[in-house]
Amino acid sequence: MNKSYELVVVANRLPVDEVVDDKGKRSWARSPGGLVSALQPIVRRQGGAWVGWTGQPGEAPEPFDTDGMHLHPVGLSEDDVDRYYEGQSNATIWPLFHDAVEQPTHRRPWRQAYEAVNRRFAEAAAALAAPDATVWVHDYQLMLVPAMLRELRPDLKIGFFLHIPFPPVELFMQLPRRAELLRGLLGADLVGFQRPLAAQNFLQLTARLLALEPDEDRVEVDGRTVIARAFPISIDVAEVQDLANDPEVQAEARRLRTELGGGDRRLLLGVDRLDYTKGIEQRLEAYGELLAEGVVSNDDVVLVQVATPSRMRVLEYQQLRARVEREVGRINGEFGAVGQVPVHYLFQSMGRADLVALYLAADVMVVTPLRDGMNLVAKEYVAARHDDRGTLVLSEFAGAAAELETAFQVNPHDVEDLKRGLVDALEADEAEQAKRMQPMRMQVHDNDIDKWARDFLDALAGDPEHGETPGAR
Ligand code: ADQ
Repeated sequence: MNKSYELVVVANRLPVDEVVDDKGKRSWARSPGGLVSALQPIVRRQGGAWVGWTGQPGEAPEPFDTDGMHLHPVGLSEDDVDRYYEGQSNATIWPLFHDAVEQPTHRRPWRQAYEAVNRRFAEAAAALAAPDATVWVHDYQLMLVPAMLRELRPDLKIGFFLHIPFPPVELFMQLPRRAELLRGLLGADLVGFQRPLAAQNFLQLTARLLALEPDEDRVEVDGRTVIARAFPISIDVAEVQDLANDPEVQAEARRLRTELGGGDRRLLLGVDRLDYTKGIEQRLEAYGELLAEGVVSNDDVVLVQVATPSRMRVLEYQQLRARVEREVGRINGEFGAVGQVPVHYLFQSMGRADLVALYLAADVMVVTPLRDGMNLVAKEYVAARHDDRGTLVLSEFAGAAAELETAFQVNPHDVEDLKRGLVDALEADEAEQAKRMQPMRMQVHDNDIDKWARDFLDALAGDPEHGETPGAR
């Protein structure tokens, strides 16, 4: 008989990527990204199973064990990748759930593929879960899975966590087959969100769309109770702190500062997936205007923008890349000098140690998404700054803004406000930097990724103390 598991995580991606070395030897390495950084330690500790896609189209490899976890790959064909992943997930749901900052595209074959792939994930999880086991389903690619799983396995405890914002009722109503998607989520016992406002949007939607009667943080459906609450996600604080305390990482941070301007130029830093929700263009626009107006100059500031390649087969992402690279070229062309430019742009993924060295080197961390579920980069930066130095410019529209209240908060849709935030952050003296940094460090320290996962899993197990009820923020 096949082995079964008490905890099964279901997410679009497995927590590993296949890597091929010079000799053609294949192996698995931990993959980058918010969700993976968040969950891998928990599953490893509980010896659980993880159902997900490898990231490569084609037949699924055999299930395997690694790092104390059982990994169960789900296969996606080229067509599935086009329709379920790049289409319905990333060109319909992603933009719509981020305030439609890009126009969502609606296509019938994408919806059909989304349903078929969700069923495959649900079936895989149903086959792996022990009797009465806990299944934790993640994110917008798999919103139909909870109801499908409940139908197959009514004995399971099913949790769902949405990593991205949940839109206001009016926006959600634009989705074709919207009721089906909502019923998919209502298959869970606990639906978790990043912020109380998202849980509120979800509960209001059950009233509007299905004529249910939500009460506080719950709603009755088919004789069951579904709870909806906020569980703001966090980071592995210890991992970031260990790196920040590593003498080699600190030496690299000093080297970066010398290299980028002899220690005299102040360093602004952006680290994002290259995504239109992250506000990279708005950031460049504000920085370009400050240079043009002479408020800052190429001699006293430098911006390092790291942009991880992401979803490069989706048209909107190719267009965004072209626009960002054109703007970087324009700024460097207009304001740069031979051997010294105002923007260093890296279109690449980076190792954790190099990332933390950049956090330590930065004077101003610039996190300006137009809309973001949480934003882990902001929390990583704060966790790295054991020297209490450096400032954070943070968008009000990132989930993290609710917790990192002493950041220089800005409205990234308003370029003047963004410029004001950048200037204030550059001008803050050491005392003000520390005054703002310390409460943020305490907040992140007391609420790390472990606490997030424990809170969610305890609430799912029926302990009512956990999570924030809607209406709180
Ligand atoms: P993302 O949109 O991917 O996550 P974010 O929360 O910032 O955004 O997480 C990105 C992660 O990738 C961070 O851990 C960061 O260090 C890492 N990273 C970024 N650029 C990198 C680079 N060039 N090289 C290596 N690593 C890099 C989604 C939601 C967020 C939510 C998370 C978790 O959109 O709002 O916070 O899930 O729930």
